[in-house]
Amino acid sequence: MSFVTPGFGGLRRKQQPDLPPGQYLAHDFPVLSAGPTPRVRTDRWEFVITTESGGQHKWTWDEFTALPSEDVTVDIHCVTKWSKLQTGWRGVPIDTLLEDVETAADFVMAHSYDGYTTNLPLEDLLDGKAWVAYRYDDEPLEPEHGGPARLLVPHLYFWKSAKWVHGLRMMLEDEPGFWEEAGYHNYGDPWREQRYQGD
Ligand SMILES: Nc1nc2c(c(=O)[nH]1)N[C@H]1C(S)=C(S)[C@@H](COP(=O)(O)O)O[C@H]1N2
Ligand SMILES: [Mo]
Repeated sequence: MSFVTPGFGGLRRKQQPDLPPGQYLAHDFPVLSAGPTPRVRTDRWEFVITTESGGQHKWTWDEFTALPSEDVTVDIHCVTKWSKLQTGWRGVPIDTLLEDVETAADFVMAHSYDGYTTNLPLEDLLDGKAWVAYRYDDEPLEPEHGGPARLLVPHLYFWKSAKWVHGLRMMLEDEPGFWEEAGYHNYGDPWREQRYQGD
């Protein structure tokens, strides 16, 4: 004897979301900051790319938001084990910001208005893999989550996505940022569970 429960589309299977190892699904959006939230006014905001020879490329808020932007839907993974699937952002691709920047650097240090830093290989910011994001969920990005603008590098643990980002510094040699200095993994691939040094 078999029982069939009719429902929407028949049998409901419990869908296991596609999460990296050790992660759980968060339904809220946790706020994780090492210090207090800086309030950065957009009329004083600027974004600065500094090359290894000291050359600078700068954008005011109006110049930055006039650049072509993309709407992206991505999964994000925090080293403290929460993940959020299908988050919606608008941002300027790093490719666009680097268009006129001449550099031989292989590494980048992201610098934030709160003094936070995080290091990344330059290639992890290229080819549509990273953005400076300024809208979340169809709203201006809230200060708690890094507004006016934050780095968004969803394929790495979320500590690499510097909130209140102020600029990028091109580096010929790799250097550790804030959490990397404190023992977090230098690269931080959630699919290889690279949480801490030695992972
Ligand atoms: N400037 C700055 N960026 C930061 C941080 C920070 O303390 N300062 N925390 C990082 C960490 S550890 C995580 S997990 C994410 C958290 O982003 P959220 O608060 O929007 O969830 O921001 C990252 N970017
Ligand atoms: Mo984090």
